[in-house]
Amino acid sequence: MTTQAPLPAPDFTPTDDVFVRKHMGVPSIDVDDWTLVVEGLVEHPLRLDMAEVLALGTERLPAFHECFGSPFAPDVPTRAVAQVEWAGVPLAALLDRAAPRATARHVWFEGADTGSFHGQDGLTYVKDLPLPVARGDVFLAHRMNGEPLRAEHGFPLRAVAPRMFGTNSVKWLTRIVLADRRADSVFTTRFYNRVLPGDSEPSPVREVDVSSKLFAPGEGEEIPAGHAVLSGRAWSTSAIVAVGISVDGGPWEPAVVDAAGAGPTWQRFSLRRELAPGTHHIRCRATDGAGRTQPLAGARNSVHEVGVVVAGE
Ligand SMILES: Nc1nc2c(c(=O)[nH]1)N[C@H]1C(S)=C(S)[C@@H](COP(=O)(O)O)O[C@H]1N2
Ligand SMILES: [Mo]
Repeated sequence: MTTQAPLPAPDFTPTDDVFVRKHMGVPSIDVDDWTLVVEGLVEHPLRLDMAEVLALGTERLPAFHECFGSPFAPDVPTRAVAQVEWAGVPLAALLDRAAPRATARHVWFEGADTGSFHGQDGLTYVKDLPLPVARGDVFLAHRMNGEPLRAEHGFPLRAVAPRMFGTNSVKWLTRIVLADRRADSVFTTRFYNRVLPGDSEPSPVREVDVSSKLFAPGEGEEIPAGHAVLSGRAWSTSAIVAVGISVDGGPWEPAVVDAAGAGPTWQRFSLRRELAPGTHHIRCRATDGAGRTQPLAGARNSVHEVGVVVAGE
């Protein structure tokens, strides 16, 4: 049984601590020269400058943000996760203006970064999503944690695909294409595909796995003897319903888990527990409302373990 605490305000990762991932470098963009194009299978192709994007209105979206990790190592955990407050506009606002044709099935997102990746030259960063998914969920952000996007996080505008791995959230967004087929890019068809449990064919890396991470104490931390508070964050595509914490291979003890928010935010969990002096190995394991539980090993969402040293009395 998990005790549900009252709904807390979402906690955000300071921007300085948010991980940065890029495949081909950070393009330097002058916002006065920047435009966003919406084209392909639309009745009204658009070309918007930043003033026109801002004129669509600004909403906020608190959301966790997680990197899938190397497309060549789909079973290696990265633990690269953050939670930020995005500000921007839902993609639907642009699609309403552009009016996709009935034949449009997919939305392609292209960034301004170009270059080479794994021996292939002349690439641009392109991702795609089915139109109903993109229309329902994708957000176009121009601010992160109350300030304009920093260059490395996608200035001046990026896509945010909530509850999906970060690879889908295209930074330095310049072009959106409505199409009747998937985008034929190395980043859509060749890299970032994986075989999900129970499947025989690979599918695109999109929705996150159920996962959790211990935030405190941190790896290698020395803590005083007595009662320690073991805490972290858990997230999935649905609400986290339980987090177990195991000390030194012992039973999974139920942590107190914050109630799920309405949006794509992570949930805090904690367990107050006595730890004897010496070295301890602490693991956490989350279960979501769909009944998915983190595997113990061998997967990118395997349970997280930290080693801590409890000082003698
Ligand atoms: N244009 C572009 N967008 C991109 C990438 C990229 O290389 N180019 N990397 C993706 C990956 S793998 C991740 S995890 C997130 C990281 O976003 P962040 O650096 O703002 O944390 O951006 C995604 N969007
Ligand atoms: Mo990533």
